[in-house]
Amino acid sequence: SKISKKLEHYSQFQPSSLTIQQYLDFGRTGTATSSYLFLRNELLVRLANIMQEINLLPPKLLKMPSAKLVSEWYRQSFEDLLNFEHTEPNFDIITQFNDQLQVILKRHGHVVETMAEGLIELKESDGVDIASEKGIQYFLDRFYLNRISIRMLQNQHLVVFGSVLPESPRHVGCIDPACDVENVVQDAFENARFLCESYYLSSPNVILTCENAVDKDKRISVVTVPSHLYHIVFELLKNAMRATIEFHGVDEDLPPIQVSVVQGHEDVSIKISDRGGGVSRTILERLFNYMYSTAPPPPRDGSQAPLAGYGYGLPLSRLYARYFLGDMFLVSMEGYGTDALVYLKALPVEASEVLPIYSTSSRRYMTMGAQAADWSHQLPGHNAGHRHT
Ligand code: W6P
Repeated sequence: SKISKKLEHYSQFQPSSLTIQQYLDFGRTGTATSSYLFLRNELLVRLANIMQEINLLPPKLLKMPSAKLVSEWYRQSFEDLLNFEHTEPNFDIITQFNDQLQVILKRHGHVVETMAEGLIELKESDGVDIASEKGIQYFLDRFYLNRISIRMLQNQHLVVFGSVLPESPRHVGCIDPACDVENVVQDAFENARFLCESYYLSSPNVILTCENAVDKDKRISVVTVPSHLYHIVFELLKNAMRATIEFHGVDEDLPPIQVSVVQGHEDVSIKISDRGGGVSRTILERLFNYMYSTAPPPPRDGSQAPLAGYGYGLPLSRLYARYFLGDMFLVSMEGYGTDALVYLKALPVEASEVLPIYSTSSRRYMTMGAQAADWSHQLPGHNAGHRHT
């Protein structure tokens, strides 16, 4: 069909990775027409690249109704954008294109929840072997990173050249060229504390220390997407608060969560340290595993949502950190506490998008069956091929 020919065509191109600096420059000096021309092609390329990988998912998973639904959303959006392929840009076309982008953003609004349902359906239908689980982990990291990047392109275009309002006059699209990291941490803390208080009627304090190692009298600021940074820090603080309270008890004195923010020449680093009893390395690994983290949602009986559910919060936060070449690590001492480390690129010219590319090696990884062990020890977290849930 026409769509599969186009899919094959556009998936042969590598996505163009942009730096935060390029997003800024384009937001300041670009035109609606050039943005339209770039997005029309780039969105098709990024969609086609990930759609080829969707097709490599285990057939068992692709047959699940929710996975079919997600796959259909991608096919529909690809088709919608193809309608603009040979149009001459003018005011009318660009307005139609912007309206189309809003429709696409809305269509894909619940992709994460819907894919998670697909995994639940898969787990319930039969066990998932280790090879499929690894393939699914590999795929979902790439799939969600691709999704973050596509939404970034669309949002940026709609704020700068469309009718979506910026968060402040300083913002260039969804980028804050002078994002005050301390303010974002403070904001995330206040909201995490509110949730913690409403669930446990208690919350640990946070001690925030900032050190600017580049310019010691200046506040720490970074060119970034504040909503991404907020998402990451909020998630980590919720987990740190929950661990602290569950380990020490609501009625005891709670050790504060220590947050330090340091501006260096290359990195801005954020460390969130709790004394919430820590987790073993086995458990730590599972915190980033989509399969393990896919539990049927708690019954919606009007009772309060738990503070931190170990849903997809942590793996998605790590993707937000990695998206512009930052990273996130958890380091834990079982019996004591956990450090969460977040790194951001300090320089906008170095912060470039990390994008999955459909290639022979991604194809190989996704379609590879179980490999014979090449180390003598038992596989961690796997008991004789059975897994607890
Ligand atoms: C814990 C487990 C965890 C996950 C993420 C952040 C902090 C913490 N603390 O015990």
